[in-house]
Amino acid sequence: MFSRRGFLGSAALAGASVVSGRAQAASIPEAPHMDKVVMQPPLHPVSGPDYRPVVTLNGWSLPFRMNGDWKEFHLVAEPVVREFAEGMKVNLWGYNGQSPGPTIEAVEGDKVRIFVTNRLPEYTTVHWHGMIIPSGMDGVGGLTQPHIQPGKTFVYEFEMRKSGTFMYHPHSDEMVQMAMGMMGMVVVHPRDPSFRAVDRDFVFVMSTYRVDPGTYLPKVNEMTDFNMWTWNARVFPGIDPLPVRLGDKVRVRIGNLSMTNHPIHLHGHSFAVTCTDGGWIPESAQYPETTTDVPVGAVRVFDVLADNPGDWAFHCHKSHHTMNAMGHDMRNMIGVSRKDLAKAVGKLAPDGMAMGSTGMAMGNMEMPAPDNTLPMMTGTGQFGPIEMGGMFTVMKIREGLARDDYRDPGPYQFPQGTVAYEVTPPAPEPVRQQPGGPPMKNMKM
Ligand SMILES: [Cu+2]
Repeated sequence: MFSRRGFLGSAALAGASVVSGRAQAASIPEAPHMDKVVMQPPLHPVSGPDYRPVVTLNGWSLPFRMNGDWKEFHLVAEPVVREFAEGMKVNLWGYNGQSPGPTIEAVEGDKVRIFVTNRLPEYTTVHWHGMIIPSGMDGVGGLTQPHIQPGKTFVYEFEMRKSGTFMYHPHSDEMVQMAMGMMGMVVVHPRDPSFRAVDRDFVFVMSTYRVDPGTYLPKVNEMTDFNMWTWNARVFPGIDPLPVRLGDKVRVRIGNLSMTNHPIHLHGHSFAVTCTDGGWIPESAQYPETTTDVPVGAVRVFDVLADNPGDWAFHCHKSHHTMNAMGHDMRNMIGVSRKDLAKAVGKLAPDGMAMGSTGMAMGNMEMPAPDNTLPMMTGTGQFGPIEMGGMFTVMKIREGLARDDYRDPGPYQFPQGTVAYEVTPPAPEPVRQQPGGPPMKNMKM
């Protein structure tokens, strides 16, 4: 857990007189640190304008301190160990103990001062993606500022001119640093708390990695062939569920700092995209969807009324993005006789294994895997194997959750008679045409 000492409501600092920037920047605030990989409770503001805080999947919001009328944050860029799911830890670079870094929350009109300390072995910067700020605060190494050398601290100062959802990441050896997990989200709340208010507000950023089975470090030169598809550097079954009270208005803010697009799909509801990293979409321009594509380098925010109780899958719709690392250089054997194949393969490779002639469902079959490697398809629900990985989790909509209760409510108790069921006796065999046979009777050709 982070230390709150010196943050949020510190009387000495909150009462300090107005400061004029550079002079006060010499007093660097403490840098909170996170050692947990599960969603931390929302960080309610104790000073300044009120807002309904977000929760970050498998993450947290960065505490701040008030210094006069400046809101001060401290990011520390550093090597971290991130658990993708139980059984797999990866050496990444991140901020304040985790990758991605903490979510930065502020309010429209806030003056923020963000200290960035570099504890990486190479230089870095922080770019504030989507935010309307002075050019010299934009964080593009070489273009708008000198790079932040190892051991040095820089300060970014700007006003949060508009509300919305934004991202931060380095603009300095960018390919390596983003492939190593350096990124985070920024949420700027509207000054008027009633503007498009919701009851629950989730945020996460999507990133992808190439971590070969049995290894602990992403390949930073990979450009297309990634094998770990993550939400906040977690994969199913390690991604937090989204617990929601029946009837809540829910907002989900999704950033994409991976190298490909992700069509994000929610079951059981329709939603509308209400905001991008460019700003709020007018109501007259919104339309209903169940899947929305989140392009590379963009944010999509959707609002949904959670009026349908249950356990609702929430995932990327590219099926290879809901899997963990695999050797995917294999042929499609569906329809091939396993017996004949086994005989043929056995002659060539006595230890070979012919599999998958009826599909790839694995049930409870355990394949041997190297250390630090997750099963390709995994997870168990109340009815059996779920066989997913990667970008998959569950929105759990329940009656009667308390307002700020984000604990996992467990599996849904389906009302009697509402679950798909097997029939006995079996339905009669459908009439089928034999391949190459004569047309069936009564069939117009
Ligand atoms: Cu995807």
